[in-house]
Amino acid sequence: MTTTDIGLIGLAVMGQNLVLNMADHGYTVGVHNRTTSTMREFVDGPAADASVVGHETVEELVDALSTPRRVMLMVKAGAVVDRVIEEVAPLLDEGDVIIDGGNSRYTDTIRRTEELAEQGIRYVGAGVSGGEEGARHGPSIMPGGDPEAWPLLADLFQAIAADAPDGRPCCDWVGPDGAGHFVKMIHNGIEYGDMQVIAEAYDLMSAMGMANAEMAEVFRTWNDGVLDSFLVEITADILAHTDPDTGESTVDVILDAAGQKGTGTWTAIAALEAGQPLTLVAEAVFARVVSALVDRRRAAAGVLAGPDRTLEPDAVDLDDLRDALYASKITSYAQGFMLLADASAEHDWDLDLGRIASLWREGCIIRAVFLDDITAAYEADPELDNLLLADVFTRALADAQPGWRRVVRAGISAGIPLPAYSTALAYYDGIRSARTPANLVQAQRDYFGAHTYERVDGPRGEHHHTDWTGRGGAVTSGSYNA
Ligand code: NBP
Repeated sequence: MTTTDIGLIGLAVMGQNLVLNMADHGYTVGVHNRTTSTMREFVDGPAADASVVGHETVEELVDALSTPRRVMLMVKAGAVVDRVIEEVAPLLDEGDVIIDGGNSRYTDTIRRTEELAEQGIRYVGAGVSGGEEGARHGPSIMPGGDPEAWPLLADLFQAIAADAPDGRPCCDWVGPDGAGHFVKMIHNGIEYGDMQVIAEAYDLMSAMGMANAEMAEVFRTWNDGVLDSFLVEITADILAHTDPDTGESTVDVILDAAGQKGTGTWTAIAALEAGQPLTLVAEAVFARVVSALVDRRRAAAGVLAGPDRTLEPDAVDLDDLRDALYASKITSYAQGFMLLADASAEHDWDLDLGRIASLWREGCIIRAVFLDDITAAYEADPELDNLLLADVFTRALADAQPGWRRVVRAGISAGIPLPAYSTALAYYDGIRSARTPANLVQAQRDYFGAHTYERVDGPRGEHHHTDWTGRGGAVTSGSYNA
């Protein structure tokens, strides 16, 4: 029997490509899939010339492994992961490792790490990004969980991961329990935001009557500057693509209803639970939700009054549009890193934010040149509290903000919703406001619920209550936390 270096269960698109990638790097991989015909077709087909061993059962896969055993799961996220763990764990010995490479919710990973630790099994939740192409030729991998597992995985994972331009692998230990999957979740949330800021530029250019081929050229030009990124690059390709069936531009025959698998929603929920303002990602999720309400939108389109979503050609300066996109993107990342910093403190994960930005530099969907600036900002000041206050971004936003405001104004005047650009601008103006109207909100809370307030002329933490009507008592609510 051939001894294998690692076993992988789940041979859909991600699993198959990761296996071939591992084999390319000299590892012998045992594979299993619930539907065994898929396993046989893979072993006899794409993996025929690779050091890949097919196993009909999980028992066979585990028996063939060198020790300490390493079993990676690439199955559908959710209850399936628990089911497969229940099958695998009893076959393992103390010190063996299970890695979940799927998009699991980080809270599940925290639970599974704890449960398996009780059985002496080292559990790792590793976010893998980059889709099919990344899995095959070098993804970004974000492993977290039982730290004792990392020395048993580092060589393999760093070998198969993408390399950043500076030569460092886009894979490193992120932190304990759910840290890896939390970071992957934020990656996906930011991905939602990045796609939305690009879509809003496309919407405005369409409203000015630009042809798709012209827009493709604009995105191509932008891809040479600060916006250089995978998503801008593929947007140019998409806009230049022709549908073979109709001869139309392919993007024009695609229904405007965006799908989602849930990681953006999880990110927004995590932000709300943590009390962190991840406004752009949340708006990006809601924009997909609104897009999916096709029938409701069509029913309302002819009824609700407003401008007709058209703009004069050149109504929006393309440099302004680039600035709006870039400024919104910077804001979105600043919000995302704030949530990462908060989770790091909350869970005691000790996340290295600069290194996390560099893990996303290649291999993953949000790969972009500007991530280098984020890494540099955290290297210069590891305690940096707000990315917007890093010199490079403060200056970029100062330059971009006049154009950003003109773009949002143009969208509002023409009836074109720009939820990402608008919310990012509102956040930018909010976070630079030394005073907000929340004094009135707090007065209202005290009026109807005796929630108390702090005074501008008193120390923080000292709470006051006013009997606004003369009919209230002196009893206050104890629930005031600012
Ligand atoms: P899917 O998410 O579509 O999962 C399919 C795999 O899960 C198949 O191997 C299937 O076996 C297996 N499976 C199912 Br479904 N139910 C099972 C069960 N009860 N017991 C055992 N196996 C079961 O595959 P994927 O798109 O390759 O993604 C794998 C993971 O990676 C997911 O968590 C996904 O979210 C994540 N991810 C995907 C991408 C991407 O671009 N697709 C990118 C990054 C991360 P079967 O063949 O017998 O049905």
